[in-house]
Formats: sequence, C-alpha cells, structure tokens
Amino acid sequence: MSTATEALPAGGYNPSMYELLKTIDDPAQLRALERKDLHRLAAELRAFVLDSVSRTGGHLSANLGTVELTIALHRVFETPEDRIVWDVGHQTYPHKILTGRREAMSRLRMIDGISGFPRRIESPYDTFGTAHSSTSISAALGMAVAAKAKGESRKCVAVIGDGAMSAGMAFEAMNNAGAMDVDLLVILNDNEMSISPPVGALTNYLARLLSGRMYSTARRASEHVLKRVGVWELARRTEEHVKGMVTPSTLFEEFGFNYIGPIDGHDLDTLIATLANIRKLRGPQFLHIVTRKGQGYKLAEDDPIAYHGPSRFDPAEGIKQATTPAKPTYSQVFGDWLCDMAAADARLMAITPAMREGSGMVRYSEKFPQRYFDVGIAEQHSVSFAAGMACEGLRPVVAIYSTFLQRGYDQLIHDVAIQNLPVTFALDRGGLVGGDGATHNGAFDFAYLRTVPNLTVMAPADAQECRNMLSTAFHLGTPAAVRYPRGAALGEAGSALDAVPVGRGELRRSGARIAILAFGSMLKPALEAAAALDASVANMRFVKPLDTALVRELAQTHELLVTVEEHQIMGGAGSAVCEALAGLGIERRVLLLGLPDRFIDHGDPAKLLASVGLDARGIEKAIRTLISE
Ligand SMILES: Cc1ncc(C[n+]2csc(CCOP(=O)(O)OP(=O)(O)O)c2C)c(N)n1
Repeated sequence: MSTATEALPAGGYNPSMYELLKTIDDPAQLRALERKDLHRLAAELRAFVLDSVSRTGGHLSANLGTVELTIALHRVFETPEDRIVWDVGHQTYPHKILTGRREAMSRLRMIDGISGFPRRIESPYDTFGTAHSSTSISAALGMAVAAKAKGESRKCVAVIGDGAMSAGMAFEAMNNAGAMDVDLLVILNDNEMSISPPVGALTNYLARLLSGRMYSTARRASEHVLKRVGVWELARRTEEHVKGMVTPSTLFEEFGFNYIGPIDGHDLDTLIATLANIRKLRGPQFLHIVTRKGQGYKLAEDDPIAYHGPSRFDPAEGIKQATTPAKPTYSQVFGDWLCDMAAADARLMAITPAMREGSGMVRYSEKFPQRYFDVGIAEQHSVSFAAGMACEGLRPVVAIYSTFLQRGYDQLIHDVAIQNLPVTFALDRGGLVGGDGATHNGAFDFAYLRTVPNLTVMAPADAQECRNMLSTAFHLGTPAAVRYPRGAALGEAGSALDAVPVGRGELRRSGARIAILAFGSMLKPALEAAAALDASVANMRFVKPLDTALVRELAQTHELLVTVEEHQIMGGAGSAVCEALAGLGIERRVLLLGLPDRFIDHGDPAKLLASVGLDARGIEKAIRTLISE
C-alpha cells in the first residue's frame, strides 16, 4: 500500500499551521471545501492531533492512522444524519476535532474536559458511546434496522479495527447483519496491530488477503480448470466474471456482506471515491482499508506500542525514558510474581485478552513463550479457556482488567465457579482508572464477584500483600481473584512466594470508639484519617470470605464501624460487613464509604478520589460529620 501522507515536521508546531482546520467547526464546512484543499486539511489535522496529544497525553498511534478516513467519512456521508459508529473510540480524536471540539482537545480526559472516547452527551456526531471494543457492528446494525423501521433513508457505518474484529461479539453481529436486508457499511480499519501485534487465525487470514495470495492461488486453480474445458481465454477477458464465479469468496462474503478492498486508507482520493460509490449500494457492505498506526510521525510509526497511549511528551524529542526509575506499578508487581511463580511451578499458564503491556506481562511473555497465551480481545473465551486448562490439572492465571472481566461474567460463574476450578484472576485496574473514565473504572468487581459461590476475593493494600495474595490464590485449589488498583504500588515486594492466611484480616491501628474497616487501596488514607480521629483500623484483606470474627470483635469494642472501599457502596465490601453483622445478630452503627451510585468520569485519579471523599480528608470529614450529628 502506498503511504503518500506528508510526514510531520519534527517540532515547531506554530498555530498558523492550522489555518484551514480552524475554519472547520462542523463537517458541513468540510463538505463545502474544494476537493483539492482536503489534502491540506489532512496535513493540518494530523499535525494538530500530534500537537494536542503531546500536550495532554492520550491515544496517539491509532489517531494518526484515522486522519484520512475521518475526513473521507464526513465528506461523503451526511453526518450527523448518517450515523458513524467508531469501535473502541480511541481513534476518534480527528473526528472530535472536525466536529466542533478542536479547542476542547486542550482538556482531553481531564475533569470537566472532553472524554477520550465518543459520548452521546458530548456531541450529536458521537452516535454511540464506546470504549469497550467490538460493539460497533451491533450498534450500527441496530441503528440501520431503526432507520428502516422508521422509513428514514440514513446510512449507518461501523468502523472497526482488526484487533476489535477478533472479538466474538463482532462476529455475532456480522452473522446477524449479513442475513438482513439493511443498509449497513462495516469498515475494517486494518493496521495489522491491536495494542500489541494482533494474534490468531483472523490476523493470518487478513494478512493473506492483503498479500493477495489467496486470490492468486484461487486464480491459478481456476485457470487450470477452465483451460481444461476450453473457455480460459474468454474467461481471462472477463476477469471480474471469473473472479465472481470461481474464486473463493472472502470470509466476509460468506457472512452475506459485499466485500470491497483492500484499499489504502491513507489515500484520501481513493477513499472518498470508494465511499461515494459504496454509499449508493444497498444491503450489507464491507470495506477493507489498510492504514498504519502512527502514520506520518516517524517515532510512532516505528514504535506504535509505545505511542498507543503516551503521557505528555515533546514531539520533537519523542517519549523520554525516565531518568530515575519510576515506582513499580501493581501491574509490574504482578508481572514479577508471574515470572517467579512460573519458574517455581510448571503448571502455571498465563492468559491475557490482548493486554500484554497494560497487564505487566511483557517480560513473562518473553521468558515463558510456551506458557503465555494472548487470546485476542476475547474476554469470555479467556475465562473458559482457563477453565479447560484447569480441568486438566494446570493452574491458569487470567490477567484481566476489572472492567473487562465484566465481559466474562457468565463464563466465570458457569465454567469456573460452578465446577470449582483452580483459576486465578489477576484483576488489574480495580477502582478509578483516571483518564479513561467511567467505561474503564473497576467499580463493580467486589459486587459481582462476592456473590458467586466458591470464589475467594482479595484486595491487597500494598505491593508485598499483592504478591502474597497472588501466591495464596495460586495455591488455593479453587477459584480466586486478587484485585489491585492502577498505578504505582505502595512499598516494595520481596522475592518470596509466601501466602496470607485465608479469610483473615489484621488490626493495623488500635484506637477508641471508631473502627475503620479498610479494603485494599483504602488502607492508606484510612490510617491517615484514623490518626486524626484516634480510630482503630483493620486491613480487611478479604472481601470473601470476610473475616467475620474480626468484624464481630470490632463491633463489640467500638461504637461506630466505618467501611472504606474504592468500589461502589452498593453491593460492595461494606455491604458484606453489614450482611455479616446481621448474620451475627449484632446491631452496630455502620458508615459505608465508597463510590456513589453514579458513574465517575475521567480525570486525575487523586482528584477524582478526593471528589468522592475517598482521600484521608474526605474519610475524616465524613466520620466527623456523622459523629457530630
Ligand atoms: C472489551 C475490550 N477489551 C480490551 C480493550 C483494550 N483495548 C483498547 S484498544 C485495543 C486494541 C484495539 O485494536 P484495533 O481494533 O486493531 O484498533 P487500533 O488500536 O489498532 O486502531 C484494546 C485491546 C477494550 N477497549 N475493550
């Protein structure tokens, strides 16, 4: 594929570069531009994306890859009347910039700023809220069916990456759509990357489609057959006819779609012409475009993984290696434990649904390639796959973000827990995640896990405890989850593989009248608040089985119990404490602190926690308010 895009200058992004871009506050203005000006618009848009992401942090590589596609879509389709649904939505910065949010990009992913993903409340051009992948075809199909039912002639388009296409849900939607008489266009944005290189048979298949081998092999076979029946010459002249007659149709055609492509997704003229033609076609259409992650910015082209979601950086210099080593994150604590436990126990198998980097598994994947399984964006499959391994005596560890395990909930109950299989869930990103916002917060896991029989649920308060709990889970012989937060771990973890006593919390501070029962990340602010209040503090460690003996003891020796968790109050660890008290027949006043019954948006994690009263000051204030009533 040719990549005719102009490379970005290595620095010096002065505002005059955006003269044309500044005239576009609405795609109608883009549609009014002369065709020849669109290339300049693309160059300005690409420079603007790089400039603004370098100032705020956010997703970069994917957005540099969708510049031409975004312009072409808004040029050809009558947005917002025609509906464009972006899968995942991390590649929608060009779309945001062209749909009235250029200036707002300076507060991307910040409190009160715009989201890094499409959101219906943010703009009429954001037709569907996304962030978890592989929903776009379902949603666009729903919109197409709605248009038909209402007699509206609008077009509906789903834009989905090759990584997101690997999820079962995308195929469920394809299966459904292909058999329907609706005007739906699915655009496969194939950049041959997920966050890391994509995996699986679909990836291999797409590569074969691109290299043309599939087509030429089939063509050779048909040549042979046709020569024998004496019609080859005629057929050769009507290549298209021959192709339609004897070449194997693509997988997407088997699903009932009309497959078009592959075409160069950075060739604006071809994109516009192709989309304009497709717009006139009826029924399910499938356009395969090829783009490059990081297109136009050499550093990101060379290392699209590092530039997938960078923090702020200087575009002229690129991402800098920190001079002082950063404090290890919980993901790294997990990754180190994984390597050590794998060395100690050959039964360990580690599974990730497409999140190798984010889950801290790069070193493990290099050290233990035979025992490392990236299953693609396939959370449901990852859980049942682990269950199958566990049936055969292995000890699978599923490393998964709390928010993404929501996808595998039935598999967790039906395949793992009912059969009481020894699967360890290393649950990353428990609690508020910051810039990614409500779609990615791990706010529900205590609730959805603690209600499942056979499952043990732990929440470490520091690095060492995280490591010990992972060892505990691994050796338990039954299903267990260790839930830890995003970001820097507290303290350091040693190299031992010790366990913690199951179902036992520990008293960390003895005070009077008030006892704070802290879960996981909330131990630290609880201890700080307790010092000012002279309260007792327990590190509860286990959400399930809850240390009911400790709960009883604290209830009998204190006037007020305060539970604190970085999780929804409803159904969370505090609820478990209340259930335990009821079960014990103890009447004691309880203050439940945690996340309120609303979705928490994006922003700086510490500020967000403070905004919901989950810092030391907030905890102290809530307690003082209650006792002064
Ligand atoms: C259900 C789910 N699992 C995992 C993720 C994390 N994630 C975000 S982007 C991404 C890669 C997507 O790859 P692709 O669709 O090819 O888009 P590209 O970034 O290459 O443009 C992943 C795994 C997610 N958003 N949703």
